[in-house]
Amino acid sequence: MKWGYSFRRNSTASDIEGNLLGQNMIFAFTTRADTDPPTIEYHPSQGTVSYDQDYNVMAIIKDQWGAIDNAMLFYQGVADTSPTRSVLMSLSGTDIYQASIPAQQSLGTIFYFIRATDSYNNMAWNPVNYTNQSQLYTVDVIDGVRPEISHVPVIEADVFREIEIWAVVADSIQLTTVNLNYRAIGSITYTRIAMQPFNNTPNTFRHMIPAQNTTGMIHYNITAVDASGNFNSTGFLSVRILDRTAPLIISVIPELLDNQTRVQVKANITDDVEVGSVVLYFKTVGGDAWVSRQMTHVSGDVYEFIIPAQRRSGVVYYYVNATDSSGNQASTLFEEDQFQIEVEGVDEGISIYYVLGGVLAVLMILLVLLLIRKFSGPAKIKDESPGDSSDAQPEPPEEAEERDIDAP
Ligand SMILES: [Ca+2]
Ligand SMILES: [Ca+2]
Ligand SMILES: [Ca+2]
Repeated sequence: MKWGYSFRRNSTASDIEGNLLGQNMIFAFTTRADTDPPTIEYHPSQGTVSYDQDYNVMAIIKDQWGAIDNAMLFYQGVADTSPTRSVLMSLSGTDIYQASIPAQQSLGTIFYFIRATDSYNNMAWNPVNYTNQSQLYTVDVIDGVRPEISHVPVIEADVFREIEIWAVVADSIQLTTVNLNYRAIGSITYTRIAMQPFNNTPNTFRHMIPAQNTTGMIHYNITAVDASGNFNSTGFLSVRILDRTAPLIISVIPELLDNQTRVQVKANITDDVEVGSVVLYFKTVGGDAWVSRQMTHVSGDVYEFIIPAQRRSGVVYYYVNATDSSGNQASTLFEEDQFQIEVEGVDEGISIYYVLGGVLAVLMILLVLLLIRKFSGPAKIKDESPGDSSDAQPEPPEEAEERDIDAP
């Protein structure tokens, strides 16, 4: 809508003699009263914008007598040499015009100004001195984006092995530092290590956490900082350090004891971390079931168990299992079949002794009888004559009888 002032007037004109020159002459003209440009009220809302963000400009633009025809935002992007780019500002509320300068994707400075035009082509600029670049509005385009970290967490690792930690870290502007922070088993503090690009790759980083010599948990995280100080970090992660290696059964040596009736089995066993238990399995002579018995830790790497005496002679079968403190198991059965050893049964041994003992007893009895026969008389006298006790007194009559018997 255009504003103005129109005048229409019917007039009569005549010359000085009164001759009518014209009748009902119509004079019409319009006075263009709107000669005032719009007003632009603008206050920058932010001094910086990240390279990945649009920069929004919002102004209050009014026109006193007429209407705003258009409002333009002129700008010079970080890669431009003059503020020749323009964006039409849109009305977003009463007298409120706004437009966005698109994300610049690189760092630098944006210069800009606003121009408003009313219906009568009156123009206004803000800043007024818009041709002087030093007076333009500016906004610094900065790196407001933190580095990105891609990392596949390490969940488990072997004891005594280095732990490889990998990460892909990138920043669109400039990455400065990538750190690995870890807390070893038994440590109360974190160790910080600058991760190095792997094989000269720009974004792939690697670092080895030193081997741990016991099982437990390692905690770690990865942090990254860009040239603008933007920080990013993974959460705190945990690696379970595991003993996944079974014990080593170095030797199993049997030794027959007690006339080959018992078997002492000695096993030499080691583990990279800790031997948990050592069990001897054996089958009694003629038996079918495996009997398991804990072997005793004797000293160093030596474990021992004595297979008790068997009633019958025959073969005792046996093997050894060893389990470490993490449950990994080794068995001599994995290496070879069961061991075997012959033993003497104790029942048979005893019966031989009984026979021998019986024979000996019979011989003794015979010997005693013979002795009695040969030396009975004098033996008794000898026994009694030195007797000093008074109890010996009643015996003489017996001697007499014996003499009487022997005499004939
Ligand atoms: Ca105006
Ligand atoms: Ca960044
Ligand atoms: Ca082990």
